[in-house]
Amino acid sequence: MAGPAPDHPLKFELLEPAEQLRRSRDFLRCMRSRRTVRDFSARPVPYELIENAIRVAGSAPSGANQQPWTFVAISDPETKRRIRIAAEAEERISYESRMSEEWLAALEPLGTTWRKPFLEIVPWIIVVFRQAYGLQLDPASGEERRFKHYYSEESVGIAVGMLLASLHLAGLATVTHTPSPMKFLAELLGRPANERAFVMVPVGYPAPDARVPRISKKSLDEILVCITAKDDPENQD
Ligand code: IYR
Repeated sequence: MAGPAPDHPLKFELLEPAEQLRRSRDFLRCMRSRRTVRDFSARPVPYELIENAIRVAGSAPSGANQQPWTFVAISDPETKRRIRIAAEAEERISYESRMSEEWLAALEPLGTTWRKPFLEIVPWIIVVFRQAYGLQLDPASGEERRFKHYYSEESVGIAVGMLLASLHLAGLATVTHTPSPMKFLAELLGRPANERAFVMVPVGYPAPDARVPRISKKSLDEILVCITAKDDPENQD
């Protein structure tokens, strides 16, 4: 059954090339200054910054536009404390017995441990849930029916990327945190059966003495394969 054809005029702002370059370079400079932060201060973050970042994430493309995500934003100290306790309990088991030597060695440059004090210090934690399937109330029977969600992992991954970019652009620091397993989050936050914790994003300002590992990003040569026609003017050196 074919759905309604695209019939809505596209709003598209055609930019001058110079303006395109300016925006592209500004965004590149901004995003390259992003670092994952694990030492936070308790300095408060206005709610609107959190809300706007979630609106940006919610504008992400998704499979069949199903928007298979829920963002839980937490500033309540008691809930943050419960999250820290539960996350540390899981992380402690992971670091002490679940993670392989190879994994622990890969994490060594980051200096992470099972202790997660930042979960209580940060003003906000955003927990992102992926809806593994949709739930719809059947008006006839009054029963909840499941329906398939397409590409939910990819969709939520894209939304989280946009969330992180938006928070960074607003001058906030984040850590992309995935205590494993994360099942405790759905229970603790009272989420419905179709929601799986995808990632936790503590948000705030870095502690004044925050330090980060000396790491680098791969060079463009290592990550980009560019295929152009031989006579493409972009190809002439
Ligand atoms: N989730 C653990 C371990 C961890 C795993 C990876 I892969 C990282 O890039 C960082 C940490 C933790 O948060 O400590």
